[in-house]
Amino acid sequence: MSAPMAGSPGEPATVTGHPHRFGEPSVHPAWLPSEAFRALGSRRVLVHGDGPLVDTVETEVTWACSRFGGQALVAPYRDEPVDLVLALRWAGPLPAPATRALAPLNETGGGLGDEGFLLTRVGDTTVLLAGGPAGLLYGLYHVVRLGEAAFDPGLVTRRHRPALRRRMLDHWDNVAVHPVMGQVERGYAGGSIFWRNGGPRRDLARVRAYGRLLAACGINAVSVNNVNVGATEARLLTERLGDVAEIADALRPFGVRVHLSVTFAAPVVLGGLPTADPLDEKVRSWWATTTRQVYERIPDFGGYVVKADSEGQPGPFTYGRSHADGANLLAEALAPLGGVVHWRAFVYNHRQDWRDRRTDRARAAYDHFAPLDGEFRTNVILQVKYGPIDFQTREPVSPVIAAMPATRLAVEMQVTQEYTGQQRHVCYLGPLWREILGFRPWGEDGRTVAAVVAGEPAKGPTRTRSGPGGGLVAVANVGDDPYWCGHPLAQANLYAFGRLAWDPELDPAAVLDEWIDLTFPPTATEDPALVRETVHAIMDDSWRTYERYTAPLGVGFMVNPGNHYGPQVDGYEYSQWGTYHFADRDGVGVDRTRATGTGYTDQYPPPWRDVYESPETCPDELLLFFHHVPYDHVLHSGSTVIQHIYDTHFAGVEQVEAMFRRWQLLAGVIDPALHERVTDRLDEQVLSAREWRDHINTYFFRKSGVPDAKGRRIH
Ligand code: GCV
Repeated sequence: MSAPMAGSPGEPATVTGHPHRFGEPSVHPAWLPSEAFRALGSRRVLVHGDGPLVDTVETEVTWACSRFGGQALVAPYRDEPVDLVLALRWAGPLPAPATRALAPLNETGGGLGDEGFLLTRVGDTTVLLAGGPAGLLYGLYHVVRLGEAAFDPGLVTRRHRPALRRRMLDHWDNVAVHPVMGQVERGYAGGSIFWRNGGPRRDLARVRAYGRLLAACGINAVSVNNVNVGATEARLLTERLGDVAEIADALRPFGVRVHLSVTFAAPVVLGGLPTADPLDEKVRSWWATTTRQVYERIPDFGGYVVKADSEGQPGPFTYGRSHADGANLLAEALAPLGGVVHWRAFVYNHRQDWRDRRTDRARAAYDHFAPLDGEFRTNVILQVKYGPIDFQTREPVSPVIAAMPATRLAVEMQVTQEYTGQQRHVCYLGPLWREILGFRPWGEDGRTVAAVVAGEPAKGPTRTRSGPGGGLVAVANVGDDPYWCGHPLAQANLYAFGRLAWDPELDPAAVLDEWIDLTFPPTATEDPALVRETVHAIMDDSWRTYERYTAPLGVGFMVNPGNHYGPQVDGYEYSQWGTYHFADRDGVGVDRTRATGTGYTDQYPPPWRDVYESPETCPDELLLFFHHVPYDHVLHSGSTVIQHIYDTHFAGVEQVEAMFRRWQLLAGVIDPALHERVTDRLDEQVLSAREWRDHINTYFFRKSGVPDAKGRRIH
């Protein structure tokens, strides 16, 4: 295969002469191809301000202007006419056009915060006024995103501020290759960009290029190692800290702070103490000293990520202590240094007896954590997976989100497509995340999930904590693959996550539009309208298409155990993992009602506790998550459960086949190497979707004996 190129045929992927030049000449530029800088780079641009992030802005502008014939002007400003001013609000006397932007700023409410910016027109000049250096950087990439529209005389004045302060990616990257999980746990894009074979990669150009992409979609924090912390990875906290510091240095110019996953047993395995008991004085002092040393080396270190008492990771239970005791121990060490601890709520019994139908994994996070509400220090962020099980294609929103008003909560998404096609299938997750973020756990009049993680207090007298929320976190999906994510179209998921974390109200289709225009810049694409239309047709509904040909009606987990790819309906049915569907000859699904089932519905506030309790009101797409129903149960759609299974599986495959045909329309229109990579993946997707269809339909036909009403072939 030839080397991947930028969005347009003929444009080399490397940014020649660019100081953040990619380390590997064949790496794809994702949403920052040079062409995306044409509008800005062909103008006279003044940058006003100073500081490290402003240097990054200057570097970008200088490079873009030299590439596209514009002119980069930096202070001192000589009152020449310019097309664009990028100015830091508080950096000395503002250049004249920026001063004139102060009035519109006040009209829009004034506050910018340190990450926000105002974009407006003053005469013939576009002015971007930023509240802080990070705001200037985000503003710059916003101007890039707008392209020519940023210079439109009719540009509407707008103040931009991130809805969420914390917008983070968690890498499940291992330093030492794990015998089962490899270099990256659940990584589908090659090796790690940070680590290789037990040590750091040191090719930091790639890490810088990554930081630049992250800044351009709004992400401001990254944790650099797996939450399952092995012996080698544990040492990143101490003797291998220098490796982390190097990554931090590479990401700092892009406003990305580094976090570290640590093992709760660190005082024992690293400190030689006999215990890691959170209430032990020596343990507390070990964490305090160790954490101080981390900050001496990395002054802007973000904090720790901890998976404790989960899937074999050590935790406070060993010492008879609670998760609050455990989290507060680390929080205490981090607090004086400005750090936070992301404590994961993904805690359940992974050694369940499948015969025991009373234990319900979906209940576990709430049962463990809800009683601890109010006991966590203010620099503890409880990181909750969006659903109660594990990143399934469809799950209800986790009840923990509504249950802990006095705790700082973050919601965890999964950009890496562990259960959604593993970056071999097109599955645009923007619509799923948008749905979760817009969900209102307390019903129509209550806050959304986005508001909870933003830290917005509830209306009325409650004991809601005030202060910053925990934000959004996602498991990262990049690796050292030349296309970053293996599947070139999976880059859209990473981009969309960043954009939705910045503004959870964005329309995922509009985000996709941005991504398409950046990745395949219209100014360098033969038929931009065709590209846009085709990519939308393939991606807009791809999550629902994926849902159609995989596990039905929210039941989840019908995947191959271990690798979690491809169908195996009973793969987890008689296992210890707590993920069952209970299909028999009469029906399928898990009874999670309080009337007759596991009582899980009880964990929701009204109205959802009642909506989910009854099959009459439960949304179709979650029916089998909450109820065990007969195959002839009639859905709201009018179809029976069994007919729905057949219909969606046939339809899903047809839709994937249509995706494949559609993509062929772009042959010769976009970069041939990228086109070929996607074609290969779509080929695999078609085969896999057919496999899913035939497994699922055959399984349910054999169980139920009910034929397909439309007489299609079932094996
Ligand atoms: C990092 C799932 C995944 C594991 C992952 C775990 C987690 O169980 O399959 O690979 O471990 O989630 O989120 O901690």
